[in-house]
Amino acid sequence: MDENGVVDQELFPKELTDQKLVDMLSYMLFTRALDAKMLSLQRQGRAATYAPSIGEEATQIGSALAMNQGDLFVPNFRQHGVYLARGMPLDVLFLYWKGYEEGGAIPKEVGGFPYIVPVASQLPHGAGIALAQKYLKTGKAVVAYVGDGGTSEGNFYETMNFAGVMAIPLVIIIENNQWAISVPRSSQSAAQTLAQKGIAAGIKVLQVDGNDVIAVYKAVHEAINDAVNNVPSVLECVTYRMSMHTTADDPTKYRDPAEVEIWKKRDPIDRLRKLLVAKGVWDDKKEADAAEEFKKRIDDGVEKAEKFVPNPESMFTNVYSYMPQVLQEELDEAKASGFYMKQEGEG
Ligand SMILES: Cc1ncc(C[n+]2csc(CCOP(=O)(O)OP(=O)(O)O)c2C)c(N)n1
Ligand SMILES: [Mg+2]
Repeated sequence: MDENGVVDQELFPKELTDQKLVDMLSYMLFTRALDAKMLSLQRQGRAATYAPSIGEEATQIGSALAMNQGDLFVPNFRQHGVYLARGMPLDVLFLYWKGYEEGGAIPKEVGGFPYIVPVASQLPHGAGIALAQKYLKTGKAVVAYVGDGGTSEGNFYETMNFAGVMAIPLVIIIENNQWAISVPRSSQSAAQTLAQKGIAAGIKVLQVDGNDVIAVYKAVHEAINDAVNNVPSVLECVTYRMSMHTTADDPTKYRDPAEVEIWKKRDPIDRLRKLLVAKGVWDDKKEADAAEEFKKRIDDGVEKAEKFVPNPESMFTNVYSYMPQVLQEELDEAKASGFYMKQEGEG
């Protein structure tokens, strides 16, 4: 799909009905509404540091909707759209960004692992989970996300190497948003593309327009079909971080605003909206109704999360599926000291 929302009919995946395209646009709009709310909550002191995904919605929604039921995903800290498209309860997502342990308890049916902040550390986890799928013969794939900056980490190369050697059902998605905080893509690697890094590992590679949700969907769909036949791949989705790295960052200190203007014209949401309006299946009224529904769902999630009463013991109990002796001792010590059991206002 080009920047005017015109699709190449020969390449267009036939299974993408108008309804599925409307779902794609809806999730992209939902994700952007979530980002706007999170930025506002953070500025009000009601959420912790947050990494918005504005501009990257096509990469996230296209890939999430290409997954089959039961496929698993391993995010970094920016794949909010993937969580939404996989049915993440909003209150749980908010709990994470408010700094609560319980925000990492992803319901099983979402099929996702918790947000991961140490750059690229999620990739070896993804490889291990993919190996488990192969071993257990579940027939499911694992989709693991990493940023352009993350592709410079050893974990990235080690994961690709492992994937190739072990022939595991893994799809690595590089969400190349052109920036790793203040480091531009041009300083990140001398490689012409980030996808080509996978060639040496002997896995399949592909570079995709990450602002074309249909292209991303198609590429990930095919990659998953390969993955479940034990052909792993790495897919570079070329997109753009239209906003700040996180709420602790000010991109005007290091980024030419003219660059942002160029990418605004490639906004992935505008592109799909143009297609759907031209098809006669989307209009201003539908968009206004959708915005109202998202606002309600988001506000309900915030309200529920803000009513949450934390149990400080979760710092200890949420770490392992069982309680190791060393943690039990620390928990006992904390309990004996009594300080952490006090709730706000109890003095
Ligand atoms: C191992 C590690 N090193 C450094 C950091 C600090 N840090 C957080 S995000 C980030 C940049 C990541 O860039 P990229 O992989 O392109 O992902 P993006 O933030 O653009 O989505 C860095 C250096 C970290 N979280 N973990
Ligand atoms: Mg980046």
